[in-house]
Amino acid sequence: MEKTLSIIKPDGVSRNIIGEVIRRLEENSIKIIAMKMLHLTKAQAEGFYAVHKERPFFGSLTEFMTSGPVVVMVLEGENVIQKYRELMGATNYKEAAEGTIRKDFATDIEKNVVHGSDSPETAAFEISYFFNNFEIVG
Ligand code: IDP
Ligand code: MG
Repeated sequence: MEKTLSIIKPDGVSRNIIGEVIRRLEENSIKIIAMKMLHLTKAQAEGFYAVHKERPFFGSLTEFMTSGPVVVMVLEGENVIQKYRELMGATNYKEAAEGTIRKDFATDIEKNVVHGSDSPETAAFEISYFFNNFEIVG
């Protein structure tokens, strides 16, 4: 079974979309095997997004990610990395497919409500960034 890391970003939490994101996971038979709420520090956000540190939006992105609490989850299922990316929609909500989370709720290319790992290697790094083995059920 594959695992992936999901984050409901500060815009999703502050706009009360936590339940809607979780509803879509459950509706699509994606299992949540770990979950917690965190308010990231700048250093924690920078470490998580280290792969983007040379990008022009890095400062703004890490500011945004520390602007309020986030919900981090580990999801499990067959092909769940790709399946959850499909539920999220494209990074730029203007290019996201109809019915995706970002199409329905994102307000900005940066404030796009959710994060999902993009490969098995990234998922392993991102899951271990937030959770230890005792915090993951199943
Ligand atoms: P992803 O979240 O769809 O995997 P990435 O390219 O990994 O997209 O970018 C990480 C996050 O950085 C995005 O979700 C978005 O919040 C932000 N971001 C990506 N590209 C831009 C941009 O061009 N301007 C501002 N923010 C961006
Ligand atoms: Mg990414």
